[in-house]
Amino acid sequence: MQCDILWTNVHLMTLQGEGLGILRDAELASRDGRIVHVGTAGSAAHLQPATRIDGAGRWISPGLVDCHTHLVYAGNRANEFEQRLQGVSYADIARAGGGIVATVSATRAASHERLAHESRPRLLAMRREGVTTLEIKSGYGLTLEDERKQLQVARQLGQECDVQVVPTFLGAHAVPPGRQAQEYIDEVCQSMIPAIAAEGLAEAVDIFCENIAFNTAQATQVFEAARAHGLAVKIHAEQLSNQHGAELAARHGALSADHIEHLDDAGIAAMAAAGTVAVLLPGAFYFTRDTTLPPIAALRAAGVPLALATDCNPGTSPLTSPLLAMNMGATLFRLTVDECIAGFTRNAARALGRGDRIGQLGVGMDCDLAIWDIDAPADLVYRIGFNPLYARVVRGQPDPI
Ligand code: DI6
Ligand code: FE
Repeated sequence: MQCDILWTNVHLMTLQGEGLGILRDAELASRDGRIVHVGTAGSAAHLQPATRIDGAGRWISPGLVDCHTHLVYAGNRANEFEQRLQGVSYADIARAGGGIVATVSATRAASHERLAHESRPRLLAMRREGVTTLEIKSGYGLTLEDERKQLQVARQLGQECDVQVVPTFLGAHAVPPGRQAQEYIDEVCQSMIPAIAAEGLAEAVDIFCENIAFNTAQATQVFEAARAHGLAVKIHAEQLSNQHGAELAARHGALSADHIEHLDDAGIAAMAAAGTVAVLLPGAFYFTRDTTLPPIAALRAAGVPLALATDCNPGTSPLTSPLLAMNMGATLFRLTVDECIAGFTRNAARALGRGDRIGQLGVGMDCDLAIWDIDAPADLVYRIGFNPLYARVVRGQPDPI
């Protein structure tokens, strides 16, 4: 059989089955952007590759998948960071016009080009660490026009930078200044979701369900509107308090419930029953100096898939390093090395509804790879501030760093 590229002399983290699915001294082949062969040394003798690449003993994992980011925004909140270091609280900053609303003002004021210019370096930083698929949420526009601008920039950056961008509509991120929560949610459901869906600008709808944001009745309304327009649902839940949002989202078949520091047993059971992925965000936990750990042991025991993501945003997680997020997942949340790597591959893919196409190295999957100069998988999680990426491969196309 003809194929495009055959990589030989590599070690693979296939992420097939449980754990990392390690295959040492292996070979992998691609054709037309898909993986057509995975096996041990010599197993590809029947293939006729157009190109043969000696991997020199490097490790290959699936391309990394960051399943929760707010990467497209304008401005930054370094000033608030400094204020918080002086002891000013997040709530006081918000009352003084800071917080999410400050980023909304900057994002609304930015042209399409300006927004792309400011966001591009963040996407490139992710790419340099082997990211091949990345979710980007809107939520700093809070008008149809400005949310649309964010989602269009997200799509454009993905095309420019050769990263698969999965767009999510997070119109229900905050109450826009001067509006009432309920009438704004009515607008989100009655006009924004239908327009975003009709224009194909998002695959899923998210909501910040929290005592400082939207309640579960409003989340129900948003989920019903999303479903009616053929969009998947996900939720920011139980970050600061237990609103039972994850349980509600699971009952609506949510792809994921994210943050979930304050999740209770009923929420865990609902997520397990629905197959909803738990997306853990150690960057936000670290940056806000949170002390309530997500219920990792109970999630694990219930068999809820665990994903990890950067939550890249200007307020609570100005993080563009999946590798650092893995290290934080291990040190702060006590995840195992296997869980950290699965959290940025197999389970992250599942949190995006793409578990059948990406996040594993298996025949028929997209040939999205990260090739690493490491001695063992643990090196990805163990080292801090070191990037051992050798190359990325997107849809079978090698992209040297
Ligand atoms: N949860 C968060 O931690 C961020 N958004 C959200 O829904 C905060 C975003 C910000 O402060 O800009
Ligand atoms: Fe978030």
